[in-house]
Amino acid sequence: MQLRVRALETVLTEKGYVDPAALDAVIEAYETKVGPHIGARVVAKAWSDAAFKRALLDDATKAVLALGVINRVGDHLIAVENTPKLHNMIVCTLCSCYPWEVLGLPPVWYKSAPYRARAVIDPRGVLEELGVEVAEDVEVRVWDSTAELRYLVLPERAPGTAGLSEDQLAALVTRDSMIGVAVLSTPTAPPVPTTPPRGGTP
Ligand SMILES: [Co+2]
Repeated sequence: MQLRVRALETVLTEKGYVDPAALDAVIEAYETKVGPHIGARVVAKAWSDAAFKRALLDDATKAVLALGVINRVGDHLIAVENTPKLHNMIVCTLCSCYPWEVLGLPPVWYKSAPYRARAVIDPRGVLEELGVEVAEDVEVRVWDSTAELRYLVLPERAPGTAGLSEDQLAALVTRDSMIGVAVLSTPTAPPVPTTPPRGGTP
């Protein structure tokens, strides 16, 4: 695969279709700048800002772009919200389509044949193996990504996180929760709220 990629890159460069410096810039961006911390920022903002959340669920591409996130040409991002009655989960049954601009590079298991096949055949079973118990009265919806359509799960905010700042909330959001294969639990050692509690000192 590496040889094929290198051969392709050489041909495209020799024919003048791609600029090697542009390729380097793209690779560097995905290695160092783009990652799940961007998605986590988006999720934390949606939890903290009702207008942003509406905009995100309405048109995630536009909402995320407004935050200054690097966008890839042709990507169309859709945010799906987890609720007490609905659990969303993301897969690409065909290959490995993934919302790179908000989650960075896809994990190896996401690209594996068993996950791609079983996520649609037995999503509850897969979730259970990953430690996510979805109650029977909660609907599970599996979204199949394509080259044009990418999905981001807006996970449920963990209980016990009231009063946390956007930055503190973002630190609690995991990559897997944004793929829909993990749920967020109350942090064991909750970070100290930025605003000190009111009241005088003793
Ligand atoms: Co794909």
